[in-house]
Amino acid sequence: MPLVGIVMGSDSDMAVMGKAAAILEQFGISYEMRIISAHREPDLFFEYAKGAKDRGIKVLIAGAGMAAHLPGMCAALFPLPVIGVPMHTTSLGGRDSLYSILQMPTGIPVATVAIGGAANAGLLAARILAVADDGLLKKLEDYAAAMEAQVKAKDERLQEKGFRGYAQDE
Ligand code: RP5
Repeated sequence: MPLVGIVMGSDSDMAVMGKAAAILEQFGISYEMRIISAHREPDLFFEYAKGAKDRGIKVLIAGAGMAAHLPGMCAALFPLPVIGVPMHTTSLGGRDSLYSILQMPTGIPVATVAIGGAANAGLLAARILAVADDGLLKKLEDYAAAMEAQVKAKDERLQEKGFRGYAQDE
C-alpha cells in the first residue's frame, strides 16, 4: 500500500514531479503517481482526494501550474499533510502557480515548496513519515551528512587549486 500520493494536474508537470518520485524511491518509500486535473475532471479529483486517507495515504504531494487549485483542494478534502509544488509557467514565470498554492486561507494548510521544487517535496514527505519511523530518520540523517561531505570536498578542492584551477577541472 502506498504511503505517499503524488498527484499532478497534467502530464506537462511530469518532468518536475518525477523528482519527488525519485527521492521517495531513494528512501524506499512506497508511492503512487496520478495525473488528475481538478479543473478538467473535478468528479474524479474529488473521489481521489476524498478516498486517499482510507487507502492508507499519509502524505499527498500535489503539483500544478497556472491557476493551481489542485494542492489547495487536496488539503480541503484530505486531512493529513499536503505538500504543494508550484510549476514554472511561461506567461508569469510560475508566480501564478506559487501564489495560488501558497496563499491558502486559515484552516486549510498546504506546505508549499519552491517553484519546481519537487525534490524538496519528496524530502519533506520523507521527514514527515520519519516522525514515526526511526529507520527512515537514520536514512535522512545519512543523506544530510553526505551532502555536507560533498560541500566540504568542493571547498577543499577550491583551497587546493584556486578558482581558476577548480573551474578548469570541471
Ligand atoms: C494545470 O495547468 C497543470 O498542473 C499544468 O501545470 C497547467 C497546464 O496544463 P496543460 O495545459 O499543459 O495540460 O492544470
